[in-house]
Amino acid sequence: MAAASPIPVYTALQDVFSDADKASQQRTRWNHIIEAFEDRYGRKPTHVIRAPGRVNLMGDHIDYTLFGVFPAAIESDVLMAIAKADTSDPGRVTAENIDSKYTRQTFAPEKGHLHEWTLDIDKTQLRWESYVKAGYYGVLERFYKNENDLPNGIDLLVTGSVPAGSGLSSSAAVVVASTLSFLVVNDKLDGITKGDLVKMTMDNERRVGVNSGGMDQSSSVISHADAALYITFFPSLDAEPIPLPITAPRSVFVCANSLVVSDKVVHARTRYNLRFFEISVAARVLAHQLGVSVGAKERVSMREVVGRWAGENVAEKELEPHLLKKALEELGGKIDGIKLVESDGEDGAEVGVTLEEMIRLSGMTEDDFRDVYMSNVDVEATHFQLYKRAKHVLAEAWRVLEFRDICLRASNVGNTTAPGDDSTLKELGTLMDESHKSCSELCENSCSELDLLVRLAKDAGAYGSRVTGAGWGGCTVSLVEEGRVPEFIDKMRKSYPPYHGLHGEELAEVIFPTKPSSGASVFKLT
Ligand code: NG1
Ligand code: MG
Repeated sequence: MAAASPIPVYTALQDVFSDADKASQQRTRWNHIIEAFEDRYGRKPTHVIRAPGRVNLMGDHIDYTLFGVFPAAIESDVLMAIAKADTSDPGRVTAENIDSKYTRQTFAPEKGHLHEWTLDIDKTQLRWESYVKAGYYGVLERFYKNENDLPNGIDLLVTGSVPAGSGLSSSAAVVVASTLSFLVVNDKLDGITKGDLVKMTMDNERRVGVNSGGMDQSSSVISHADAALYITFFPSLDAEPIPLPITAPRSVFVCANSLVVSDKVVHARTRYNLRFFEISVAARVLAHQLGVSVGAKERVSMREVVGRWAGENVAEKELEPHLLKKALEELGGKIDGIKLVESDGEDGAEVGVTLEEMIRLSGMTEDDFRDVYMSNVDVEATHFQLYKRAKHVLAEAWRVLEFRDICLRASNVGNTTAPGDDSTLKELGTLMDESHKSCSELCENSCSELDLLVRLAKDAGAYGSRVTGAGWGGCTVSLVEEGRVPEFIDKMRKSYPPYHGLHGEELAEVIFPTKPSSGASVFKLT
């Protein structure tokens, strides 16, 4: 039960990375943030908080409908050097960033007449301090509800190596690091489990205006070095480290940034939140068409619909992964015959359903529908694609279980493959390719640059390649044989036009191999 363990607090850098070599590679960067903090604030920080980004290997746009996902934390991370502020102003935050394009911010929370806190997060634009503020909210609401309880002020300095807007979850890394920072500076870390922190950070990130699932926060908090994480959200949060296959040839995951910045907050109404809405409604319509029972005002997830359809008794036990996989397979085959589409366009192409049609297909009254599905999310569209999204979700959820099975099988002791046998990598690669196709055609969260990167990665020898994370820009992840990484990167540099002319550090920032890293931790300076 990885989610039940406490947040690790370390006093030696090599424990942070559970590896002396990795620690020594990181030492300069850590010393730099400690010294820079001292220069700016005139004293040493008391702690450095680390929270990693993540790469999702399989399972996109399914976490918020409670299906399991298969990401891994990456080595790129956010560091926050912190100390209690010397201020009489309760809860005052001074936030600086080593990267000068993110300017210095100071703010303090205000307590309303009902003792509720306000921090004034700007939801109309992407601002770096919004994520720091988001992290603060959860701590204020959990620990500072009473009139006379006031939090300490904090000075913090941030540095990050996760590229922003790249689908590698820099936002969750900042929210996890800032939530931890506020807990630490107020002595509230005792008794907080990794699962508690995930829940707090999920609520926190939603304050920025995105109806996100819990994949990013879970990976940033719970990950183990050298393993991917199979994260489930139903019936409650759980995470199982799954070793990636150590076969000959060894393989690594290479992240490649399309350099199209995916601004999830600004486009939330037509992209991310719209998918969240379509998939929520698709689950409801599917339940109605299948005769699966759902409470009148229940916001049922696709995971629950599949479970109930397969005869899952939630009170007793959730479906075993192999039974869930079987149910997904059956339902995936059946979905073409289910009415999720009202009308086809002239050329036979699906045009989607209007709001009115959707309400009718759901079997709900208009008032209930609006109340359950439209009161908590703001979206913009005239037609909604329930069929395509449902088809994506069911197949993608199945692929997660299949990916997990292949990894488990390959890492079984005694199940070593012959040198040069790359059949496992081929199987994983095929699933990645299928996932990208589904993201591109059914979930429609890709873009031409990502599709091009995926094609080029395949041409350059990747076993498989796919968009990772929310999409509409950001990164792809490709499975590449370790010994071939330099050649792979060189081919990509030559073939992807935005990479032309990039070398050394600049190139390493946009395309880089990564291995699973450990989750968030607190480093206490002694
Ligand atoms: P990114 O790639 O960080 O924008 C988002 C969501 C995830 C998940 C993926 C798509 C947040 C914080 N994260 O990730 O929960 O839904 O998209 O699989 O919004
Ligand atoms: Mg994000």
